[in-house]
Amino acid sequence: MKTQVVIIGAGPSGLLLGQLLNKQGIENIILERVTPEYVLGRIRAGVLEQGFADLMRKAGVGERMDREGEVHDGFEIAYNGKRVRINLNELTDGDTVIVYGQTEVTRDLMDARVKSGQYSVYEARNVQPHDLTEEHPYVTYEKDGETFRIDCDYIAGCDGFYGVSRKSIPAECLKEYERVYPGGWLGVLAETPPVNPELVYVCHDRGFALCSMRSKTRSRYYIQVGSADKVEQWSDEAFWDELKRRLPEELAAKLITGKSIEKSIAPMRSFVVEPMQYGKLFLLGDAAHIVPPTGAKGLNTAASDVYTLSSILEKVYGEGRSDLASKYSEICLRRVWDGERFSWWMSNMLHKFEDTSEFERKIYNSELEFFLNTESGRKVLAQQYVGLPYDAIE
Ligand code: RFL
Ligand code: PHB
Repeated sequence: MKTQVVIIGAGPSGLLLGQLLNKQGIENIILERVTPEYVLGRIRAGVLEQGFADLMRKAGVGERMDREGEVHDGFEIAYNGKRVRINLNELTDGDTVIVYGQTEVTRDLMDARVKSGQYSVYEARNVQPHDLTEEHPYVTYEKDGETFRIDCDYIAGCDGFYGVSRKSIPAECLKEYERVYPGGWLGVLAETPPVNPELVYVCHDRGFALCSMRSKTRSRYYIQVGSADKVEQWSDEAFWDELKRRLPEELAAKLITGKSIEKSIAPMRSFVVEPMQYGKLFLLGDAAHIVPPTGAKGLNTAASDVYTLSSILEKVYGEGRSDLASKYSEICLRRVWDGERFSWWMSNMLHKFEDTSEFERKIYNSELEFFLNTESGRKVLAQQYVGLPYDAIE
């Protein structure tokens, strides 16, 4: 087989890239290790920046998001018995975010892929990129006991943190930057009305909590748990009790609990690999960087990588600008580090980590007071939360 771009991974990065390349007339094949149902079963992100939403529209898949997603022009932070609202709309140039789950984004992209007729292979085993520094690299994979080979011009590694793409680059050509936090987020999805119409991030002595949602009838809640905690240890009842202890009184009193539809623990990690490319292989999304979920930046930063690579490839194929390909990593990393800094900072301010000294805790509290109680502080928070604009590719 032969194509222009092989995309490894059918998560949101791979599917959105495939869809944008289709729009630009660039042929591509997607190889995914698991089934579509398995991909859709992962409950992850919920908050989309405006840049992400615009990219979905550009890809021709924004219709259901615009109909069913909820535009939020603010969110709250609760701490020391107070609740402070960050008015995103007023504190920025009218920017907002959209609450629309990653599962729905992925479903819309999968449906569009089927309609486009472009080739995708699910349950592709042993995917392996080859000849990355040659003019024409290729990718091999196994399916139903047979081995296949796809020759191509470029390979897009969209296969998440544990994928094969980053691992196929010689270790001496990469530098990794990492912080693993002592703890994770225990998340529960429930068919109950959200406790508050907007997201509430809670900083509490017992640990962080977050009230989020997927719709008017479906809630998503998280509590910070220790690194040794296992999901089986947490009954629904224990989860709701602990959440109530951390919420401001009036919210705890209003909280409607119910049976969990999904319950999982997400680890907290900050990670960046530099550079985000090697020869003809580009790394996108979680394959190149991870953030703790506190700033809602993971999927959004993945989308800005997709914007950058699709814009570069449009000019490479449309205008013969092959020089642009070497700039991919440098362009992405500016925005990647911005998301890393914001997520790290929000995480430190709002969580109780066992490796934080009492002195640092005091500093983070003082920072929280400053950023929530001054107009300039709230502006910085709002600006970061809605996300930086994408860089023009010239
Ligand atoms: P994904 O979603 O991990 O998809 C990678 C795909 O590659 C496949 N794969 C392979 N395929 C072929 N061969 C191989 N060898 C392969 N190895 C892996 C996998 O099966 C998978 O289908 O990466 P992608 O596309 O880069 O997307 C990244 C996002 O999923 C991630 O950044 C976000 O979910 C992070 N995140 C959030 N981001 C936000 O912007 N806003 C949020 O509100 C937000 N909330 C969250 C989050 C992540 C969370 N968890 C569970 C880590 C909340 C949580 C709880
Ligand atoms: C979610 O709804 O899953 C969510 C929302 C905001 C975050 C992280 C996760 O910061």
